[in-house]
Amino acid sequence: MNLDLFSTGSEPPVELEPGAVFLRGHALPYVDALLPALESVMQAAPLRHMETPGGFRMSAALTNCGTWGWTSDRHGYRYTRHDPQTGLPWPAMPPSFLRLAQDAAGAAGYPGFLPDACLVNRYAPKARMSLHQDKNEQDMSAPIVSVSLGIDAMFLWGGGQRSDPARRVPLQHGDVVVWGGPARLRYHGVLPVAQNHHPRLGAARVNLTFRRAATTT
Ligand SMILES: O=C(O)CCC(=O)C(=O)O
Repeated sequence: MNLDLFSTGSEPPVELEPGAVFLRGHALPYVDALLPALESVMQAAPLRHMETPGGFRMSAALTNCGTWGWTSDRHGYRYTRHDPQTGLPWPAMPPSFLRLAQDAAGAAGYPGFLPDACLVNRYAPKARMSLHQDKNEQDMSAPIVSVSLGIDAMFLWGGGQRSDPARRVPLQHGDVVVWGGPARLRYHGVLPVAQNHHPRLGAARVNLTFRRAATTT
């Protein structure tokens, strides 16, 4: 993997393992453009708590933008072109989102990333995400670009099996984690978010996860 040492982030990329890179603060130069765009996305497709196939309510509220949106209900996990709540197409991916995703992917050694889905997760304090793989995408050759905004969180970086030990990676506002290639199907998750306050986002953490869901447009 070629790491682009001329990335816009102020700190050099850190390899978590082959194929997986942590970019401290890489999203910071984008935040002023990201936040109003995020508001527009959330107005068009409001945040909601989805149900898992097992009947549990997800503690993080979510929405999507892009051609495809990730959804969950009693029938399973899948990507849809329309928001099941409004019946409308998911809002378009804002240009600032796309620029950041492509910039971060390039800095992590994945040039030419063209995401068609951005899952927005909003964590209030105590919300969490259990260890899982991102495996509903058709195109596993593209990386995942995961952007953290707002209050801090502890990211869990696991292995190829759910039972593998997970490394704890503290994430702050503006941090980006990118994984693909041999690390594409690694288990990952988020520990319950601690009560905290962020000057731009209040008592919330927002994660933007960029993916290539389909092999064609
Ligand atoms: O919130 C995060 O940092 C991770 C989100 C995630 O794992 C996912 O959406 O699949």
